[in-house]
Amino acid sequence: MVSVIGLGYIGLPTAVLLAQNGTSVIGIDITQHVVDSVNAGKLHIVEPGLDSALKYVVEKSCLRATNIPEPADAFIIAVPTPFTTGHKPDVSYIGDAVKALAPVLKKGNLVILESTSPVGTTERLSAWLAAARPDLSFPQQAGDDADVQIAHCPERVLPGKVLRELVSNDRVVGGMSAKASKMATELYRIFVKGDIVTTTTRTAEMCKLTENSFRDVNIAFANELSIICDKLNIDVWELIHLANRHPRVNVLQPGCGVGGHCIAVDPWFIVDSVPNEARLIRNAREINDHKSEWVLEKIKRTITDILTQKHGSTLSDIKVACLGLAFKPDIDDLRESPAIVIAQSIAKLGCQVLAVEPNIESLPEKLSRSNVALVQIEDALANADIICVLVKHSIFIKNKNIIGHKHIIDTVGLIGGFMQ
Ligand code: SAJ
Repeated sequence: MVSVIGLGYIGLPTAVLLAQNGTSVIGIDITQHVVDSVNAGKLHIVEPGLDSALKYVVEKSCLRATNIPEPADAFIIAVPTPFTTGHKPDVSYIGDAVKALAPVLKKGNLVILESTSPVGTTERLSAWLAAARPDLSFPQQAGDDADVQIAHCPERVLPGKVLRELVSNDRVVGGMSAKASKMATELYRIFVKGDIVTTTTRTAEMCKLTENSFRDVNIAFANELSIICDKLNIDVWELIHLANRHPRVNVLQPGCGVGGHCIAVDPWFIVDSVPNEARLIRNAREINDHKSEWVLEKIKRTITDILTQKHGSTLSDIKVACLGLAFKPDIDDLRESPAIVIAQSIAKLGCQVLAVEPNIESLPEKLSRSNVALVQIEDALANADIICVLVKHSIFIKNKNIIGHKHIIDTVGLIGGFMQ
């Protein structure tokens, strides 16, 4: 029996895959609505392919959910680790999970932390458990002979491809003892087809943070290039396309900022641990956050130009189309989306916002203002004074009507002087 604590974007598909592969799984979540929907075989998140898989394992009684942990052979903790003000990591959900599971721990158990965590968190988790259960021994006390083994195994799957990547990606397992690594490897072998490599808990924690910081730094390079090119009157998309013809160059794509709940968060965990040393990583974060402000300034300048030309017009007469609200192409996930922040700021200026997001059916609360409307792309193109392309959804790429509008601010290279 495996218990998965936290039935969100990572915990739920992990629970489903374990169940699909013959393991009896109990899912734990503090939110009643999550527990109820899982038990009803209904998905409370959006992830391709997961709905039918969930329905199947719940119907077969291989997976059930509850709010309170029960005894199991292994526990996988997959709870959020956001940051608080000042970009400080918030590991309180891990602390809560530890408190909840400590009473049901027994000799022979394995506890795996999957949540992206600052370096040293797995050791802290083990210390918390040891304090809560002095009757059991843990790896920091007894190594391979400990009653309860502890490991870190960070998730590294791409939203939208979670089910496929959970199976095919390699996994890094950091055990607090050799036995912990071995036990965790055996557990992931149940559904992982990629390699499973073992290391220390601290290296495994840093590995996850490194992966997302690597991407953030590389996106920051592309975003900085886009601002430089704008100043030098060079088409950044053509430039990147040409530079990438070099066999050892692979510049990523600029955008309207970096969103999502991982890349824009995890690098801060490194900066928080070693603020004096993590200079490039901090800089990259700041460059990517600044990109949205830069885009907004560009939009404001265009609005001012239009108002100067149209005598007697006011901000409320200007219609700004925002193409895309999601945090990246072809998903419906609006969490931590820079496009939402930009649309919100335009709305606050007093302009009319024509939001186009083909992947959602209603506007999020943040945008439910009288001057924001969710419209079809045709309406936006026909009525807007300014078109801002914020997300490169496939459906926009195919729309030839976008080209040729008088005022286009294309942050993602959808159109412009150079078409790839
Ligand atoms: N972005 C750009 N330019 C690019 C690529 C991405 O501006 O060339 C932007 C996207 O538009 C988005 C943000 O970056 O706003 C993040 O998107 P993403 O596709 O790079 O990453 P996520 O956040 O969906 O998932 C990442 C992945 N990490 C890496 O690729 C190293 C995923 O494998 C991790 O599991 C996930 O974070 C996580 O959970 O940590």
